[in-house]
Amino acid sequence: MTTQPQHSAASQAPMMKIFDWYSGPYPARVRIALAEKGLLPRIEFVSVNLWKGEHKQPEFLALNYSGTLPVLQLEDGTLIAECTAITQYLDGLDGTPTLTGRTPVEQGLIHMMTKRAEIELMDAVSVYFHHATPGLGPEVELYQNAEWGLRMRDKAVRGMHYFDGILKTRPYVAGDGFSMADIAVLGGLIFAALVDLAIPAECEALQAWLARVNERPSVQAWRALVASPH
Ligand code: GTS
Repeated sequence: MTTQPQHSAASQAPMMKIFDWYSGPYPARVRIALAEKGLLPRIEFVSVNLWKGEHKQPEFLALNYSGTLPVLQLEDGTLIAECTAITQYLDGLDGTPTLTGRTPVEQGLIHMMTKRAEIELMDAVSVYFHHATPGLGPEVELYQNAEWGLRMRDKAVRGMHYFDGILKTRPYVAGDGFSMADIAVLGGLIFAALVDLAIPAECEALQAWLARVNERPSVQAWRALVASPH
């Protein structure tokens, strides 16, 4: 694991660490949430090299039993894994939860649609990547089931159609405002693009939403970082 202090501390507020891989689609969700919340200056990124399988080594598994990125570590050592949980924590820090909902109904809808984005799209793309493509390579992918991977690819495409239908009825995935659910769908599409799984041409509402979301400074900053990491 390599420490990369990409951002200097802009304030006296406590620093946090994020263990991730700069171009990974799941890490992208947290990096975009951090940018939305203006929290990047408070983060020290620690690079965990997925392609070398560092996330499956005991040192990292001690931080996250699931062996996945990203993981947030607070100054007191508290560890929070899972993009949704990390985003919820970060969103609440300033007392103005813009990404995870201000009212119980907003919170419920955003949670539901985020979970759906994972189940129907992003996690399905991930299974396709790990099982029906070379994935992270033979050293890391110790078990593959191509048939299952291909089923999950088809599920992901169905998921794109589902979100297209949703976005025909409202501007954002969980309602009128940009939220964690939009970031989750975006993560799924970022992953899909990496494995050459195109958005079907007929999914015009999803395409239009993606074009709009891509204009957000948080998303542009992430895309610029990936295009030119150093
Ligand atoms: N449910 C987890 C979350 O929401 O954080 C999934 C995290 C996840 O799968 N992360 C990927 C991972 O660690 C990172 S990336 O592929 O997006 O870069 N994958 C490695 C593996 O072996 O599953």
